[in-house]
Amino acid sequence: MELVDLRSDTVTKPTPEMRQAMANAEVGDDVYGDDPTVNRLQEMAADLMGKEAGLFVPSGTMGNLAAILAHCRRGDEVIIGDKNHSFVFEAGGLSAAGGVHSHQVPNQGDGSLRLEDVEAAIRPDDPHFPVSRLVCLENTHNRCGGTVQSVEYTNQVSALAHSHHLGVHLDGARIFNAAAALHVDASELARPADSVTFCLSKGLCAPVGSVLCGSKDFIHWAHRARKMLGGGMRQAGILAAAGLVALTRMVARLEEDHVRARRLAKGLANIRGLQLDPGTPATNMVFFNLGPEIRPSADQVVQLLRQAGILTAASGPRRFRFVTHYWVDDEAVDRTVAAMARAVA
Ligand code: TLP
Repeated sequence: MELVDLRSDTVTKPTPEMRQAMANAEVGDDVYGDDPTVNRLQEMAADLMGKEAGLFVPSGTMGNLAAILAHCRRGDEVIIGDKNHSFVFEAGGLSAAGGVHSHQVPNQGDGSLRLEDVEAAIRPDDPHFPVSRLVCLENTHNRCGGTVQSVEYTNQVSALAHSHHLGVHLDGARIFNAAAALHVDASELARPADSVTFCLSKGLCAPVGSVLCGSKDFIHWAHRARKMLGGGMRQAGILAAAGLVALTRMVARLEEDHVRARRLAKGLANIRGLQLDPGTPATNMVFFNLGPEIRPSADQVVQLLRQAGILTAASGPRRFRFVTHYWVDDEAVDRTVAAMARAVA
């Protein structure tokens, strides 16, 4: 039985075309800047984000941390949503590795930060306080439902930050999903930010890697941070080759994953006792709770689905996030709905 894996879009395996490109990749030592495939990927990524330069990093986590290290000095403060990935899911790296203080403001249900909250979090110039240096944004917003942040919102927060001489870093791990949902160019969403990280190894199916983009001067400092964090890779063109296929072949199809997420949500919504979040899915993530009338716990449902060949992960005692991606087709969606109906009957 073929497994259906809905735990995340990080589970995506490389396509046959990626494997071919990896096998044929021209490589060099990227720590010397000699890898032509990495250089091509960085140029293409920067271009797509409307930035001067790009830096290939092993993960989204390292991209975000290298960005924060490049923007901030030890003791500086970043203003960040309380559900932002860097704050919740990156092992506290910004404070542990960067010595950077986090000033959390509440993410609204749609993933946005209220402008008033951001403004109120900016510190006056007073030696009692850390120096406010950076605002961190996320698009799509994972923990807030895979929600899409608009160009207008990104412009407004960035203008506010810049008017107080703060930088803006955008965790755009899934920026191409946001762009597809909004029917805009990803560069429109990235342009107002000073730096942006996006991931090649989520919906775009590359096996490894993210790209951090920004001005040439910013990337100069991020490059140093990447080295310090152990992210200077050698013949990384093998990996970058898959990233190039991801950018040229996989971006345009992301909308298919959104359509499948809607099909999945529609099927799940017909099952008694499942409570879908209002508006879900915004992109490729379906969020829902098990209502009180459902007997099994989320962990038990995970086990029952596993027996039916469907891999899921609970995101709370009664809560789920199902993620669609390239390797989930319509048949997989329908099998999931049928198995879920049996699991909670
Ligand atoms: N997110 C993973 C888990 O860490 C939760 C997932 O399954 O969604 N930014 C955002 C918005 C992310 O969702 C993720 C991964 C990252 C950064 C980190 O990327 P990696 O895994 O490449 O370090």
